Amino acid sequence: MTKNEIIDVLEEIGVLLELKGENPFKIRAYQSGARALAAIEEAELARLIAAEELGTLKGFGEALVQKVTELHQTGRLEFFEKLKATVAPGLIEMLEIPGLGPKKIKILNERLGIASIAALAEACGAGSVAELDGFGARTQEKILAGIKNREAYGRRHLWWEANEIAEPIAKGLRALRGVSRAEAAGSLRRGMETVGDLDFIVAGTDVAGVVAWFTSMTGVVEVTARGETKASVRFGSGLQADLRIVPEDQYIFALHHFTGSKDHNVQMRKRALARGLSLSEWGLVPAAGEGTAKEKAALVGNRVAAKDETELFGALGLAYVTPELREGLGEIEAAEINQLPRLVELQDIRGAFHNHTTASDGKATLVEMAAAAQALGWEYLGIADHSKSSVQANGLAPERLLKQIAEIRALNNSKQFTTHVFAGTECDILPDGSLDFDDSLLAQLDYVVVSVHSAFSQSESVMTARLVRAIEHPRTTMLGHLTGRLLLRREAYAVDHEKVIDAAIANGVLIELNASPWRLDMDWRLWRRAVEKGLRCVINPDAHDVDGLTHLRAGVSAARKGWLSPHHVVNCLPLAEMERFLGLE
Ligand code: DGT
Ligand code: CA
Ligand code: CA
Ligand code: ZN
Repeated sequence: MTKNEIIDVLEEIGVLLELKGENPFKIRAYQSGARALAAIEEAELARLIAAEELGTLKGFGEALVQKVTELHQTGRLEFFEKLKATVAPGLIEMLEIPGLGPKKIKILNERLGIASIAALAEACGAGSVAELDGFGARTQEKILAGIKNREAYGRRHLWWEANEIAEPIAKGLRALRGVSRAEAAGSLRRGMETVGDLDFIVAGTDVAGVVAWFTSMTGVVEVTARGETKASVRFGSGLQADLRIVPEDQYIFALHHFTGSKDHNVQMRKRALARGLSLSEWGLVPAAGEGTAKEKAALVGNRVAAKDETELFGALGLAYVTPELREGLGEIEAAEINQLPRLVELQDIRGAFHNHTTASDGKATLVEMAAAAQALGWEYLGIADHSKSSVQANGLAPERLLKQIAEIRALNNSKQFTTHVFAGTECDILPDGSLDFDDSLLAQLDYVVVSVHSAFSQSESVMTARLVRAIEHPRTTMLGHLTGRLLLRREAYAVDHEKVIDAAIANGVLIELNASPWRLDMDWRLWRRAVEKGLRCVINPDAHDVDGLTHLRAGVSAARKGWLSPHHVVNCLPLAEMERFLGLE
């Protein structure tokens, strides 16, 4: 465990003990132990432990020495695990409400039996919190407001929506006087499917001007923190944004640090230490010697310079790692031997297959979709409207599908667009795993997407068998949105991914990476292993209107997080090869 992680554990122990009403001296010992650790360097901690000299730190008695050593060496602490198990998780959660500390929570629990935020909200609503000694009506009001805020602002946000807010801000920052560079870091830059908050890093000289601009941007409803070189704001949607301004020569280190992820950073710092260097948001400096990393970074000439991230990685003997891969999942090992994949890019994609029109639940006509695909430079566009059982989505009955096929053939023949249109369907997988159209109808299509749109609550084994049966159908080309999840809205249905992936490989069926920002399904975490086993991917926007085609970008981002190269993604194939792949020649 790293020093910072150990500090977190010590602080949490202090809080847990307070919630339990333990001896104040004991509580203070953990709090001051955490502070003592914060004042020393990572390398110094390792040295003290190795030399069995941890006891020389201020306030470190035998108990603390033993606990910190255990955490450092094993990453666990038996005492902490046991302690946690004795405190209701709801009590710990209540700490997130402003104005509620361990002491107040303990009173609420003892007097009113409150052990969750929900119960607390109810008690406030009933007025019983105000009647407690030391609380009163104003405190009760504040607690209620805090609970409401937490509900509205504690949630995560879709990458797509966060990115739409972040892009103009980064641009605005770059245009400010005295700003040389600015970028959005954090999970947004890593292309995570959901984002907690935005993190902007700015290299600049007019620090006050940048803070003033940032805190008065349109859409800001609250400035939650304001400092000389940093600020935090909240937008009406609940999304929050952090800003940090650093001198030009620290910019790359700050950008890398705040891009994360935490796991990636931990591994990078470890690698730096092994080379006698200390890596932090302030710079890359010798690990040995006097002073904190920050102080050392401030010494001119002491720091390893990096004008871009390629140089930063290079200074640690690594090839450049693109932000999407920085999840601590083997990217550093691959960068060390220069074996990082050539990841798929938006420009590699030549077309896509899962798209809807006004024939089912889309908002653009066939011609409008084809025109939009051509404007995007696509070589081909697949139309896959819903099948007859998807009544809620205006699914096509067989005769309507036949009519659509004829329209598509006529459109291609007319040569109105350079983009070729493939005729397909998004065919419902019925609850028993059979398909919603007859084989003879399916045989007239260029390809078939099969998807689940009903009976979501089947057990895992029934759902898995259902998907496998659909995959085994000889007319099936690809499986749409594998788990049916809607990010932040609807959980995935229960399914054995591994079995479905194996069935797809065995039957030469593609699995879709649904690029809709609400889906991004199959999840990026599953792709790397799946393609190693032989699965092939198709990235589909699942567009229901012209703008929806641009969602492909979110899918490419997720594909990159899944380590996918162009040869894993069939819609990187040019038209002629795609036709051969679909057996249409
Ligand atoms: P989010 O906002 O929850 O979607 O995720 P991130 O990754 O944007 O996290 P955030 O905003 O808390 O912090 C941005 C980056 O800063 C994070 O990815 C890594 C770095 N960072 C923040 N706190 C820590 C920390 O305690 N330890 C380490 N190693 N890195 C940290
Ligand atoms: Ca963030
Ligand atoms: Ca943040
Ligand atoms: Zn669908």
